[in-house]
Amino acid sequence: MSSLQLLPPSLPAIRSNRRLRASPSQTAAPSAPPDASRLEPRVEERDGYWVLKEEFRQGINPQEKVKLEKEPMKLVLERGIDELAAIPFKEIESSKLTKDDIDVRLKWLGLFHRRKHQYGRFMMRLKLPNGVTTSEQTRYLGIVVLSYGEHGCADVTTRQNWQIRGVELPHVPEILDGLDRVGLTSLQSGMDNVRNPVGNPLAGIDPHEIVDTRPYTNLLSQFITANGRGNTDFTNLPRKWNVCVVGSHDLFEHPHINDLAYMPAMKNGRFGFNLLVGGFFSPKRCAEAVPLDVWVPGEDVVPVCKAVLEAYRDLGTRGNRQKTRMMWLIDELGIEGFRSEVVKRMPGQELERSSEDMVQKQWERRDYLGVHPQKQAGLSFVGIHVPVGRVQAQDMIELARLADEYGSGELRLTVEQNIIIPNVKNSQLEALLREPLLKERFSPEPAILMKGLVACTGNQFCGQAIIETKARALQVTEEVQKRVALEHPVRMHWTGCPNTCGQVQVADIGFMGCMTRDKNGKVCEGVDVYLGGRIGSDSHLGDLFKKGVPCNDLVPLVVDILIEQFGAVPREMEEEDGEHEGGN
Ligand code: SRM
Ligand code: SF4
Repeated sequence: MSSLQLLPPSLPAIRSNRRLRASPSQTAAPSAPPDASRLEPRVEERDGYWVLKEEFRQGINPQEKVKLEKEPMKLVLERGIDELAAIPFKEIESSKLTKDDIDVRLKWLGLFHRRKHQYGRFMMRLKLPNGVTTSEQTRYLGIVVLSYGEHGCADVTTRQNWQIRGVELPHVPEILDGLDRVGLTSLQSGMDNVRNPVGNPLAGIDPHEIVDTRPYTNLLSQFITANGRGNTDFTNLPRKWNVCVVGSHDLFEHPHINDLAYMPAMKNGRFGFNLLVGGFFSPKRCAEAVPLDVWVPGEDVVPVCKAVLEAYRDLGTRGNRQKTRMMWLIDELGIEGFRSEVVKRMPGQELERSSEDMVQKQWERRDYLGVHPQKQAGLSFVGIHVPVGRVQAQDMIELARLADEYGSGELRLTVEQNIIIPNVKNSQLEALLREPLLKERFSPEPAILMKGLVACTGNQFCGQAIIETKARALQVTEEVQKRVALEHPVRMHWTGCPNTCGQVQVADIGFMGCMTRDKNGKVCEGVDVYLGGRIGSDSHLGDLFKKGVPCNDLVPLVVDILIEQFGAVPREMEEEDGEHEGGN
């Protein structure tokens, strides 16, 4: 296994994973207009909470039943968490209601019981709009993680967010107060809630940015969580829901895989956004977002988000959980039908799409790792590589110190699970680059294949995982690197199961965990290999290339793929002709 600390174009495609390959010109569905009764809202407001109406309760999924049995937001808004945290764990387990509290309802508070792999401990997921965090917040989280000793660690997630681990229930009320003091919230970050709003990690510092996404992602987060107090209007969605605001030509924000993406566009001299809707991944279906044919001025980012969310909340079905993401509703209503439901919820607005898209289509995606000049004279940002997103308590405390000492006390998290230190005075760059954390662990200049390496949590902590991901991703990449040299980074993503939190379908090479058999017929951990995922304006979801490859047989296959598809050169050849960059 890796030495890194993990505790404290044209190979044949076999089968596309996509049932629906939606292109911008294609709308989502065959669209016979829905009958009027289908458009009757399925939820109603009762005592401040949104509840599924009696007539729509037939055939609902188990998660909907848990929500009906007891409103999850009561744990938040009526400080039910204080009572729960005071009950001994054994007692909690003895009642279905409190067991569902810890396994399901606490996810509304961002707390995920790691029943299978870390029994009695929780992962806590924050909300970190645009991936921006302060040194004070990072230090606080680091101190919490530190208090859990060998059980604690943290991750940078694929939604540019922090997750911390090891948390024990009795400490939760105190941690929540601590989060509040440093301006953080973990509210509404799991289950049927809106996830962390993603934005350009270089917002406000990038000389080439289209728009600073931070004000928009902040507004969205404030609206969705009512400034961290909890917004019950959107805590009973049919399923999870992802949003991003695009501010870069690089499309660092992955608009094509969000349920709602704001694409910068001018209209009649006004700045605003065209909307894409319905992008998502799930085990049974993955779909790219499609245009909604709606443009809103910048100041209507929140009202239109509200309208889209209300349409989804009111009309989305709540049966088979594999068919409840927003794209399924768009399919059912047809894109026009869905659009008219959104428009209905924004009365009096002219919403026609703008043709003045501001994203440059021919843009070559930049590398943000390393040192780069900011738009502010004399300042630079330094992108550092966090191997597979894993961070220890001491790393967090040290990162906070570096942000204070060399920057402006701020850190940026990225969807590739890396970190950016912005606002470093050019005169201080050398000293920062000499810091042991950057020299020894989080390099600004990692090996070329490490640059694009992403891995989800995997079976170290995640109960849904089929395989171990993070350590294996590092190990395979290190092995492959010994055998080939490359001139350009290749983005390799690992995900422990078909939920695809590690987004294998956007990777150049994706590895999705499965069980398979080795050459002796013995059951072993394996992966389905995906190829050809593209990000940027010519986005394309990767296709399944090879099924059920035993993890132990992966290195030679990856080496072959890199040579045949990505111009890699075997190390021996490279040494002979001396043409390629060697020491990466
Ligand atoms: Fe995810 C469920 C981790 C991004 C699709 N995801 C889970 C759970 C909560 C399962 C569980 O209870 O253990 C995982 C927690 C494991 C743990 O202990 O960390 C988990 N997902 C993650 C993270 C941490 C992966 C990472 O290593 O970075 C990411 C957290 C993002 C965040 O800050 O909020 C994460 N998950 C994603 C993404 C990527 C994205 O949003 O761009 C996806 C695919 C995109 C999408 O959702 O459309 C994703 N996660 C899922 C799904 C499948 C959803 C579906 O519609 O079927 C599940 C399972 C579910 O919701 O039933 C899931
Ligand atoms: Fe867990 Fe599967 Fe998501 Fe990985 S992809 S974090 S294994 S649910």
